[in-house]
Amino acid sequence: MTNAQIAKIFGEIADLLELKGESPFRIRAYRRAAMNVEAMPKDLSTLGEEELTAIPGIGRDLAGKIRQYAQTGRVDLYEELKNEVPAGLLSILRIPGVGPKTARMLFDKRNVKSIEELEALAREKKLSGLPGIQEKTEENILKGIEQVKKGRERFSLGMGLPVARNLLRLLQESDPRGKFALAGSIRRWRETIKDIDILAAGKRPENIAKAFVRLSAVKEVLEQGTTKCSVLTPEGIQVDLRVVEESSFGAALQYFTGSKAHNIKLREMASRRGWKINEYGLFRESDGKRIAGREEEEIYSALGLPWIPPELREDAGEIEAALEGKLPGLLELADIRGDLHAHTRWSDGSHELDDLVAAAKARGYRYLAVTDHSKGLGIAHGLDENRVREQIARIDAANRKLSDFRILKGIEVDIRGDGALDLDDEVLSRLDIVVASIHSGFRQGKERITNRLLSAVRNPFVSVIAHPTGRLIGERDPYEADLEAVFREAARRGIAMEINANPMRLDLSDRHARMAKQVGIPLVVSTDVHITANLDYMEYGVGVARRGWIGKGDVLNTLGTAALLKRLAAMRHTERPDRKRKSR
Ligand code: DGT
Ligand code: CA
Ligand code: ZN
Repeated sequence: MTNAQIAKIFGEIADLLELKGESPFRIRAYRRAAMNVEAMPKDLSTLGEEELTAIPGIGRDLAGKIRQYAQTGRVDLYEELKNEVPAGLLSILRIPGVGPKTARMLFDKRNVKSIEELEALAREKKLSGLPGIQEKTEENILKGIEQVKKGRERFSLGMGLPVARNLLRLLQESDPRGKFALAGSIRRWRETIKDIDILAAGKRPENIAKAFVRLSAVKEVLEQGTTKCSVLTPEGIQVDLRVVEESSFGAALQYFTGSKAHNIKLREMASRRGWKINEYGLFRESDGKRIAGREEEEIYSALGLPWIPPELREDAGEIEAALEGKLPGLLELADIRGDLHAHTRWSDGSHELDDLVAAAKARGYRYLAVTDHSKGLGIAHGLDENRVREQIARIDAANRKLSDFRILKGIEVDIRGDGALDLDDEVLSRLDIVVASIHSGFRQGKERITNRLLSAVRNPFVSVIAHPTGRLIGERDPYEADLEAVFREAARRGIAMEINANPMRLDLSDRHARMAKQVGIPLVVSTDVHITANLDYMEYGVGVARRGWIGKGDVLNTLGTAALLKRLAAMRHTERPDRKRKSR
């Protein structure tokens, strides 16, 4: 049993309850449980009821369901709900923009039970006129269906990386002296992966392949040879293992890490020197003499290049920069001094302030910004002005007891549909950091969304725009916004953009992060932690930053506490054209 499987069941129970129109609070309890279970590092099947109920959001009832699944492989409530609701309806919920209400209505009025049926009706334009469905909605549904189909082909890095690391660990245990490494898109920290590529070398190659297909984490063998095997994991992810000679491990690692475009450039460079490059090494064409292959660095240095970090290997200018000695120094996980986006039980987080602070301290952080939701998010129990003031007092008191750690007073203030912020300026002015973000009206036109973001950027107290495009990888497209315009305005006002490290978001994306840096905007990398285990998401955000050519100096939460507070305060002192106009 993997925690991912339990999380999936809880998530689907929430969907099914939603399709049945049950209480939002019950639904939310299952959603939160799914999120928390997924974030747990320990295998839940090994835990007893005591330990299970210690997990935030897991009471006796849910603990019982986890125990039942561990023992019998099923959860009664889940099976009952599936009997009550047609199977295809669940998949319809995966379509962006189709919520449970619409799904239910489509089923009631047109007997739609599957994505295929829905697609056919939308293509024939037979949906318009149904409650809440216009021509535009029909188009959006078709677009959404496309996206679901695309999403099925790739997995999020957040899904793939833990699976890949577990496989590496099992392989290493089965052959302690063997050499194993991840390659492909997962080594480059791409936000989604088609498959997991693993490279292996050892004294007895045939044994490596044999041991691999027998691993407990392998569900189905697709192809089995002595040098190449393909398998499926229980999560449905394909894993390709390639076994190579130790003497060509470096060349193979370079070759199978890719990207293809990066490799093609290197091959051209080699060919200009009369060399040939492949997974076995770098060879002289004339006599086949091998020039390099054991270490990856050798391949690069033979071509007159420094070693290039895998995150940059996308043929996005990295080879040219390497040739000129201008590769950027990249952000590292160890550079991060604190997290600037965190939720407690005051809104929809799972922990009390003290527990969250303890977890942040345990990671060696120097600070943590508490940024609960604002009142507009009723379902998340968002804070109104009075509760913000109350929380400020609580945090001031907590800070007085802390010596080597600082809790930053913050808020994740909702940017309303009309662009106004959800809390008044007076209360915002009392906070150390104001993180602003959009949580509704994702399908407004480009101009409206852009204007909402711009008005948030122009608010004198906003410090950071969080998850600036609102995307959920494989589930929801980024909303349409003119990010360049937002970035330009943010640069003028010294406002930071967030790289949200939650692997479902990774928002800004690598490409946008690089754009932001070029425009001169400071970045923050934050996890948006709701349960302490989410603090581990930081490495995904760092991965995105690295792919965006971001260095330590570009990221505010690499600063020490005093320097950070100074920067945040200075954002408020920068000249604000709108204020100046007023005072004239
Ligand atoms: P993915 O799997 O779509 O997320 O992305 P990758 O980059 O992992 O692609 P994959 O798994 O098809 O191949 C792994 C690496 O192997 C790829 O990054 C570069 C290398 N490779 C694969 N096919 C070719 C090829 O035809 N030419 C060259 N030069 N390299 C290749
Ligand atoms: Ca791959
Ligand atoms: Zn948040």
